[in-house]
Amino acid sequence: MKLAADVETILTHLGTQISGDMASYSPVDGSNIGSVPTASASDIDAACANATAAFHSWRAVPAPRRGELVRLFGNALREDKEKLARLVTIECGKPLSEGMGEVQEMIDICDFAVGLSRQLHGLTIASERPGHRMMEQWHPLGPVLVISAFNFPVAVWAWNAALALVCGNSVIWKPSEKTPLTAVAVQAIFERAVTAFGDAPAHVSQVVHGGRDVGAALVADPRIALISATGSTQMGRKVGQVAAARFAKTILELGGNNAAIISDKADLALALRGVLFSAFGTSGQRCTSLRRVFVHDAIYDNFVEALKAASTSMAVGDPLDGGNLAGPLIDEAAYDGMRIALDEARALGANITGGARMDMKGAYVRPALVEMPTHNGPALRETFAPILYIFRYHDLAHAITLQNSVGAGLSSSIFSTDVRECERFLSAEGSDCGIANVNIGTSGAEIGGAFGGEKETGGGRESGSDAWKAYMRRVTNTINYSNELPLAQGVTFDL
Ligand code: UN1
Repeated sequence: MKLAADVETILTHLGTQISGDMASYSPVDGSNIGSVPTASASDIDAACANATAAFHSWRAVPAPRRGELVRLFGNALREDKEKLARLVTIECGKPLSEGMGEVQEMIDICDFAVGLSRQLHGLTIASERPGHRMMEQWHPLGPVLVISAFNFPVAVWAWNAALALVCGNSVIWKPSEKTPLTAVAVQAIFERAVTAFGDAPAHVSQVVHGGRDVGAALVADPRIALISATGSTQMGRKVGQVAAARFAKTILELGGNNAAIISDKADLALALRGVLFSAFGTSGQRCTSLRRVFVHDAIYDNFVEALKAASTSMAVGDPLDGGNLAGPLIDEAAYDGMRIALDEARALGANITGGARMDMKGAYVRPALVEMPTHNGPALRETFAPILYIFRYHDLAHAITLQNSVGAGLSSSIFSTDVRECERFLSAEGSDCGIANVNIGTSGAEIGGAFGGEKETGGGRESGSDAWKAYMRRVTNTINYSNELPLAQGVTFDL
């Protein structure tokens, strides 16, 4: 009751009220905190038609002016940062400091996108023909569908939406059915920016609620030009196939099975904090969470002892209480996944520290350290829970081979003070992931870099660097300003 009232106060403050057939439950105590309506087939059709109409006028607005809308949105987020962060914590269960961090990540990408709105530049290219000039232009692409996951219920949408909007596209957001109310709140904040902007087209960014069927209908709709989907590899495989069949573009950000290597030359105090935050922060529910750690033989006993001491005393509990470093798992199904993985590891002879269910309302668990006899079983897949599989290594090349031997390729790191080891890890023969770090953990990336991974992680890149190019279409222009018509490659065609 208390959390529902809290949520109602936040949404009322943001000037929005909503209810429907799809309930949202807080993982904090399992209570119902509100509801939203599932989109019908005609709602989906209308959203796609509206997104197309919005795109047709938005693409003609100069990009720096489009940046102004995103600037206003960033300001509106600054004003309501605490309220939105609290709602993120209530609806997805991450600690308040991480809820604040998530909204900060939205603000950061808005700032990035505002600058980008004056830098959507192509190349000029030397033509092989006299009196000719070549250049590239980047044009808006079309309506962009963003499918987001519960664990970053607002930031990942913002990475996509901020870029898509400055690039001249309209946006449709299908949030996770586990975290619909944060999307409702963000939409209300966005609408405030639209009002302040003045003449943005209606429906330039819309939210469509629903489960898998709603997502599937949107993915199949020929009016959607780009699908940016975050979630499981299983989901991404389906999205990718449907999109490929109609030649739509995709940005897929799917599962990870991230690893860190702790060298005998590591700064161990730093490595300890890095490993603990990445493995057990957000209760292991980031796509970048650390799942496997390879520890050098010479420091194995000391380091694993320190990990055990720190993880056993780590404060887990109500995420609204600032003293706790981790909150609950999202739901009972997530707990079942954790229990099954630990049972499998135990059957393989693993030595497990922690992992017990806590006696609280909600799926609260102690973090689990799992010393594995061999690199197999549940360690080869992603389980969205605070489980860290530990392996001993002697030879760096072998550790890198094992690190790379899983399906996913999102994030990785090495802890070492030896420049040769670090550079080898970052080289072409090193980590095969989209993210490779030195002396920091696998999670907690900044927005300035391109974010995403290889292999079963899907290959998409979002957020910083030149990820914006995926939201635009490239046009190559060859311009002849001479009086002749020379053909390329010396071809003759004399009439
Ligand atoms: C995700 O879990 O889908 O790098 C995104 C990180 C965050 C984003 C995670 N900045 O951990």
